Amino acid sequence: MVGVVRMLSNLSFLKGPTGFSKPVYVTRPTLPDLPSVLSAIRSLWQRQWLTNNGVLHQQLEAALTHHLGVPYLSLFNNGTLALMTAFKALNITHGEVITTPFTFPATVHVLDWLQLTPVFCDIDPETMNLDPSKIERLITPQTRAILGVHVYGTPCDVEAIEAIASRHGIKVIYDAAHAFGVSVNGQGIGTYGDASMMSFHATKLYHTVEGGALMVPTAELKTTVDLLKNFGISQEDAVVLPGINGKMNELQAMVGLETLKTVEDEIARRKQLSAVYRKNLSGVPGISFLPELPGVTHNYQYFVVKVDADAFGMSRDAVYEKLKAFNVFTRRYFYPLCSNYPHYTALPSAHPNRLPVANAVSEQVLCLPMYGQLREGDVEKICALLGMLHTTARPHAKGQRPPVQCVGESRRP
Ligand code: T4K
Repeated sequence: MVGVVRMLSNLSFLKGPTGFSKPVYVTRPTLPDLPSVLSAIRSLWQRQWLTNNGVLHQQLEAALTHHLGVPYLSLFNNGTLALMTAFKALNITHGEVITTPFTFPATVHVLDWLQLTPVFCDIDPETMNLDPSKIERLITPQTRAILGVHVYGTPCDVEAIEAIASRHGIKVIYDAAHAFGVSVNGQGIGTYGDASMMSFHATKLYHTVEGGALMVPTAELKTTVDLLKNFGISQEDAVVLPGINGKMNELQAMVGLETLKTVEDEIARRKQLSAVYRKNLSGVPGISFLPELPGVTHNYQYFVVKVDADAFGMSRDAVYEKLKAFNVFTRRYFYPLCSNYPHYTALPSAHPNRLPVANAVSEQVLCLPMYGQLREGDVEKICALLGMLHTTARPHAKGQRPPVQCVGESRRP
């Protein structure tokens, strides 16, 4: 703590106006080299083949299959449709699916759109992923699958989940929207489960503007997925499955090929920024970080802190609001919990008493700005602002009285 106070007093920018002159968002898209993009667009215009399994689509599918170290991969126009297609391809058409409430709405809404019943399982307080020790008690004769989410790119306990699934003869599908480039013991994260989805949305460290992929273990399943994402059309005069339009177009694929050239630099840059955050925030009471797990190659998609209101002296929501005044726009991913959306509260598994960890964690998490274009000085400044919020809030922390009276306050008995 002494270090934090010294750091604050050394930072001249805190003596004047302390905010950023321009908004600092939770993320900014990685932008590929503009001249390369313009030249690729020129070629695309000459070819006049804009979508429907174009040449760039084919190139990107091959490149990502290799890059992510997965057996088979199909590109999609977004991650949500890819996830929906996973259930269709695995013929999961009715029943219950055990999943986490601590995720983006897409994960759970996909189940609802498919008329599958979400069964919410509580999460692990450290990884914030499905707690495997709580899954088995939720399995009923109606359970068809477990839908895990590698939240913030931290892998689920894949071995424990797969052991449970094989004991009960149910499928495992992963929402790996955040997990581009993550591996467990050298094995690409997309190789786990019966299918895995990734999102290539603009807010992800690797993106195709909008986009996504489904990774599957067999050629047969890929064929089914490819049919399903193209209306089930197998040839001009044959429609063999009730498919949908999930196709990625050539402009998206072009951006994906360009962004792939720099994705490793982006991850390395985020790793550096993550280290700066950890170094500067490690002494601040009430701020804790996600674990870096042994055997895991992390991707630093998000930089997440947990704010313990008592120790920090201020709630997570107060920090979130106060940072806005300094032009820092953090996000409370994932608050509110999916189980607390009005559409799901009637589900027995959604009751907050059954999800104590998830409810507590969703009140504490804060995603701080994280993207390659961010400067180390910006990260230091955000840390200093957090340190300052703590020092100014500290007198109001639980069990403490303000030691110093503020100017203008009257001392009352
Ligand atoms: N599963 C999980 C676990 C997910 O997190 C997601 C998506 C999905 C499934 C579904 O995948 P997709 O179908 O989307 O492929 C954003 C993204 O839109 C969403 O893709 C992502 N998760 C989620 C975590 O974040 P919002 O509503 O928070 O986005 P928005 O528009 O508020 O953007 C956040 C910040 O990013 C902005 O404050 C500024 C910056 N930004 C955003 C955009 C779109 C830019 O600087 N430029 C941009 O173009 O959902």
